[in-house]
Amino acid sequence: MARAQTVLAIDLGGTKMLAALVRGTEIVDTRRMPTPREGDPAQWLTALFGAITGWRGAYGHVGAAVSGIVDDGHWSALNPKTLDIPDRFPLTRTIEQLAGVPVLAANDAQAAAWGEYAFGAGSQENMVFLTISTGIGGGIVLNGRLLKGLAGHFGQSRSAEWPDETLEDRVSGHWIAKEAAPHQSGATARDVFAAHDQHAWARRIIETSAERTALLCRNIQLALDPKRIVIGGSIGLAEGYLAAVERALEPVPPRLRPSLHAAALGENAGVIGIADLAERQQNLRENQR
Ligand code: BMX
Repeated sequence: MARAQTVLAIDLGGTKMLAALVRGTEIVDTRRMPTPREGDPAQWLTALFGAITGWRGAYGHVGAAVSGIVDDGHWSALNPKTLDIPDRFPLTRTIEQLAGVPVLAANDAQAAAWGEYAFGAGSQENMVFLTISTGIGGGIVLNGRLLKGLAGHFGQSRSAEWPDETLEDRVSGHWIAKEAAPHQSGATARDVFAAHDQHAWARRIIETSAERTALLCRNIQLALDPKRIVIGGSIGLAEGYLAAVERALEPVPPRLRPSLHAAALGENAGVIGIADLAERQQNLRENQR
């Protein structure tokens, strides 16, 4: 078996950018910064690489997990409210210029799904991963294969009830903060969780989000019958959220009820997953030589 190499793993989401030096499943070092709300992805990436110049030479390739869809190394937003990316931004080329080594790029939630499948709560069984965060992302691993492209983008699903909005517009961290505004001006999703014990309005918002997530999990179970649904993301892992989803699933008959698990790798699922995917791709390249 090939020895684990050090990979520079990047997780670029709607709220934060995380860079990590990863060896196997070990996180050797990390840097994080908020995702800028201005400028373009080339500027964001330049800022991130500016913070890790000292890591140059420590890694031989890069894995980049990003919010949005990546096709042939080009990055686009599905929901610009989650992260506004110009259509078909040349992601791998831009990072290759900054890093000077080969790059593999993928969707953030698909990368995290792979991380949880291979090393975390997925236990290498057929599984679906859901990240409930700024948006709602997801990834599907069936028979040991991570499905690519649009597969797992459950946050983009629509219903007749809100035809002009996506599911994530009604569930995610953005929605939670928006619903809280009339009760507490400027509240973030994190503030709503902090207010949960004292305020009925905060409990109601979190429960409504959790009930919608529970409904999504029921539908996923019927579509794919995964052994596990693993829940991650800053909202998904916030105290009390998963328990609220489980409560909403109690009336579901046992055969139809999904088996939910908290993401075991926490916020590192994306960097660990993309590091492993990048390393596998690198090993493939080397074996073909
Ligand atoms: C959105 C979509 C997904 C992403 C998910 C979670 C964009 C920019 N992103 O559904 O690709 O996986 O959000 O993203 O269209 P996060 O930024 O909340 O981690």
